[in-house]
Amino acid sequence: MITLYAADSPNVVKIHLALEEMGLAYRTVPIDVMAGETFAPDFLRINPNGKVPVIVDETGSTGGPVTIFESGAILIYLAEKTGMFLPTDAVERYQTLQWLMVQMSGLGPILGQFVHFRLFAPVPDDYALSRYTTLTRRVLDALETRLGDAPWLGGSDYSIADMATFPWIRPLARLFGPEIDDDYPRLTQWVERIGARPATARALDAVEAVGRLTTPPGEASPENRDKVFGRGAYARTPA
Ligand SMILES: N[C@@H](CCC(=O)N[C@@H](CS)C(=O)NCC(=O)O)C(=O)O
Repeated sequence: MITLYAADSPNVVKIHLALEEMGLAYRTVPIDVMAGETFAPDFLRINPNGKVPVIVDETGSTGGPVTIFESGAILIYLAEKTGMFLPTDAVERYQTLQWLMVQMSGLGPILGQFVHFRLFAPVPDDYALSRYTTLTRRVLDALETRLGDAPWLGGSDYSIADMATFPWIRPLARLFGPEIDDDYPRLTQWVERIGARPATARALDAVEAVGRLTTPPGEASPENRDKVFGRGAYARTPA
């Protein structure tokens, strides 16, 4: 049995997608990020970096329980455990891993900053919004180009690279306006294909259930918001 420490957030959606596609038995433990639970000592013991997702696999590949954090590492672990969604052919394997890394190092952190400055900055910051819009679009351009060469990010088959990227592309129209779909027709069609998979529907239902048990950012206390966003009394200033 796998335990998934979860919140209603894109990096966790990836893991629900993988667990559902792979047919692995799992239970979900909601972590209330906006109530400050990622700072709790018990949680920091399983991820010193204080972020979800984390999994604990009772029957890990070493025989005993295995704890893994960082969504990219979790996806690779689950793919290797099941032999699914990460090709064995060397070329497609590294293509899959390289697009997974683009999501982990580029799309996720950059779009995350865009969302922060668009929705949560205490004062509008045009420089930050422009910078993160430009950098986001640069990655989107690369993804659109890739989907002109292959049906899926890793190549011929749906893989953990697609699972990692889908939760970040799905909300684009809500963030940038519906016209963004016209700029990225292949990505838009790719989102529809993933959205039509039965495992995706099950994964999104599971994420929604977690969302019902955790605090939406708009309802968090000002203290916890400052703590999670690293500002106010929690801001650290350069030396
Ligand atoms: N690179 C990490 C990022 C994880 C991450 O940023 N998780 C957010 C939710 S999407 C979180 O736990 N934030 C709580 C915090 O920073 O205290 C991954 O992909 O797992």
